[in-house]
Amino acid sequence: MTTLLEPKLLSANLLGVRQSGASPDTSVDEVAERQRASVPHRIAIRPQHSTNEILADYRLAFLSRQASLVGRREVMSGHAKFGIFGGGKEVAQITMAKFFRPGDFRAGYYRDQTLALALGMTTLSEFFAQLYANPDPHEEPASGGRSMNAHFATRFIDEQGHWKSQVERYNSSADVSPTAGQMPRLVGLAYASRLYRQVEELKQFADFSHNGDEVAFGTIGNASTAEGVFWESINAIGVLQAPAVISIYDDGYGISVPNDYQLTKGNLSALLEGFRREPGSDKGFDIYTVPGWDYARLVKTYRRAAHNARTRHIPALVHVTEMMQPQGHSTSGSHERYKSEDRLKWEADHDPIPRMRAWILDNGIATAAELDELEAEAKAEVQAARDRAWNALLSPLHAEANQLCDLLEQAALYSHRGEELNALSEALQKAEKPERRMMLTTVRKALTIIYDEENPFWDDLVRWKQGRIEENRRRYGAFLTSESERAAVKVPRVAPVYPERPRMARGFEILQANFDALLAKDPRVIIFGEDSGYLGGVNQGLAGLQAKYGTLRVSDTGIREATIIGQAIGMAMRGLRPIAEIQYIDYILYALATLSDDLATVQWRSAGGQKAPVIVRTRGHRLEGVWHSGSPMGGLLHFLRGMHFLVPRNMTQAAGFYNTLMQGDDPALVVEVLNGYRLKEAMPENPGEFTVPLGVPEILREGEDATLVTYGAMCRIAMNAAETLADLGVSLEVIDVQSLLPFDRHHMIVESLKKTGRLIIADEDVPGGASAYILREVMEKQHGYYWLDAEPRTLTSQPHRPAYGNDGDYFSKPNVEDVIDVVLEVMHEAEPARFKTMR
Ligand SMILES: Cc1ncc(C[n+]2csc(CCOP(=O)(O)OP(=O)(O)O)c2C)c(N)n1
Repeated sequence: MTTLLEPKLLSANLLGVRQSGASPDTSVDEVAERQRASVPHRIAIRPQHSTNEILADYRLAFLSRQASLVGRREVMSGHAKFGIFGGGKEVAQITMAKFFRPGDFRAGYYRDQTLALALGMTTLSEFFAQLYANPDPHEEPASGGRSMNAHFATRFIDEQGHWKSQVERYNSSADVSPTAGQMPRLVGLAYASRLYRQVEELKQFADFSHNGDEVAFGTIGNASTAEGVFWESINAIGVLQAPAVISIYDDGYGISVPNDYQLTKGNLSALLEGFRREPGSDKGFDIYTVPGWDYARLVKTYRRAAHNARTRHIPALVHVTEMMQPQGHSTSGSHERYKSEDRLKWEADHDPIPRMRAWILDNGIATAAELDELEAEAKAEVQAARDRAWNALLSPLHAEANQLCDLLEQAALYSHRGEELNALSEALQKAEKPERRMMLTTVRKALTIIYDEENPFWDDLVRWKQGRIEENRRRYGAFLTSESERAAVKVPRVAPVYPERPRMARGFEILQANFDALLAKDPRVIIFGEDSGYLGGVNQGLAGLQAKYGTLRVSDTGIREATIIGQAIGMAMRGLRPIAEIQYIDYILYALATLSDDLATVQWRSAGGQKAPVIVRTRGHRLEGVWHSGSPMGGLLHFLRGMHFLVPRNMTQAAGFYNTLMQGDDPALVVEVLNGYRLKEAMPENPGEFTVPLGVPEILREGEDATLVTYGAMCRIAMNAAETLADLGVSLEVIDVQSLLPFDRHHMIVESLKKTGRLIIADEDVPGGASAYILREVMEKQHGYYWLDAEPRTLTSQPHRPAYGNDGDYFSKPNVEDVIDVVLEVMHEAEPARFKTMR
């Protein structure tokens, strides 16, 4: 019989599970630093792994289960709103954690609490802080209270927005809730290792990689593998030979729906067979099937999977079968409603915790009494962490509530409705958890009570209310875009430089020269997309660049928009500067979920702890045909808050935007003008250097009578119309917005309205699309309403998609004559005697 572990070997520190011990004034960095220091480098377990390590693993699995049970109780008692836990998946995760090395990455989902606890990606206190939605990032560093529980994330950047070293940490990219949404990102997290290993110039970035030895661990539930992006991601990882180890936790269900409804033949292992690597080949995946309760086999499996991924960049799929859910799916319902008695009995028999306990006893690794003691200690630790997290949540709330109560009681002394104010104060004082929402409804109620009085505390109450609203807007809204000194909005303008007689070049040549300069300047710039490599892009903006910089820096991808974006996200999180190309904007919809759920929210959902400065390059507006003339700007504008969204009118402006973005650390989408590649522009002498500032429109033509606001391909049309209108006696001011997000940061458009008093907004989107957004910006945010003396107008495409051919285009999209019509109507309204309409 082996002896029980030394108590110190069982300490939480050994397991990487500790209290953060953060005081309110501890910086997030310090917490992260301590976390890193206290997380031991795990040693690969050998077949004869030590009893100490086995018991430490069992303790952790048990502790994690305990956290699930206590967490569920916290929801049931009303301390938290919702809980989803990792019960039933513990043993697979402690074994996976053994082979997770500093520098490795995780892209997983809400079942990963044991993995996260094992690696110190979360502490127990932080786990409970997230359950309680504590918005203090010192207490809840994964998302600052923004994400539901079990959405894990480590902090990649410090409070100044600078990258921390990644090779010394266990890194977790920030989780999202859409099932399989983590998979596209996994492609890039894994592929970055390949680039760091194979691109010589990247070897210098030692804070991000050690020879590309890092493995990206992905996790996903069985039912989520029915999602399209799962298969797209697996295929992309296989094609790219990216070192990902993907675990599929198979508990037979997706909430209530069994595998037979999720997968052909109901059998994932069978479906995955085609991805299997042939013996002797490096192409394809190593595929393992292993029961989720079998500690010894899991250890063996993950050791091999991680080894092959790390050393040979062979990806692995680990289908972890025979899993169960001791608590059902989440706190939203009980699984007894949809699982048969037989199934429930089967689940109880396959619970990995009792099974591991039995295995330990059978193998004489510890006695029952020793395990009991260990379990009791783990329970106490969970309880202590819960208490600490709960108190940490409450103390600032009570302090804030006390402030308000003082104010209410003082106001009560001067009010003839003092009793009502005192009652509000008492209710606040009695609340176990005086939420900020309650405080705000209380103070607003108090203001209505004393509304008709001359109360000397009126101003104090109003100030308190406004102060808290601003504080809370920031508490929940900060980091939508970068707040670092490298924020793209802070990049100043650098004008293009031209010789006295510049060479006139076609638009694509300007872009090509600019991308050439960017690639030459910074080895972290990696460009990829469909036809981007060998062909140099369907519009030749990358012509010759693959030959010059190699197939890894300028590469072709499969037709897989979602994972092109995911590839870029993962690479950007690992310090690279990807430029991901979506061939036409019409096809960006396939990537929209990844763009919107993942890329656009990275900084915000991690409360400023992560960034992914991806540049997405695409092209749109009018060309030919239903799916090559799209301009779905309104949709994108609304889905992509958190990214910059730029619509340059020509390729010089586009190049300037790329140069700006490259100096910044925000993600962005740039839409080039599809029919502008062959138009001639002057070739600047400083490619890669000149910049176009974000959120600054340009006046293309000055005028006195009306202001036409537009962007992209409509700029040329507006300028042509302005020529004719000038002949008809209308002086039209044409403004190119060029940056939809951010929009006219210095309110230049309203200055034009002060002069003209008339506004027309024109674009190629559907009615009520981006034009409505612009209208709101100008009317509401810039107070343009006050300067108008005619009805503001929008001129847009028709509500249907643009039909094919010249006539289809003419009657689908706004054209020069339409602009003239609308401007004349606006002028007619103002001066009917002088201007006729043509309608
Ligand atoms: C795209 C999307 N559709 C639906 C949901 C709602 N939902 C959350 S979890 C879940 C089931 C997932 O089952 P599985 O992948 O097997 O993982 P498990 O929860 O069983 O570990 C569903 C349908 C979601 N989060 N995202």
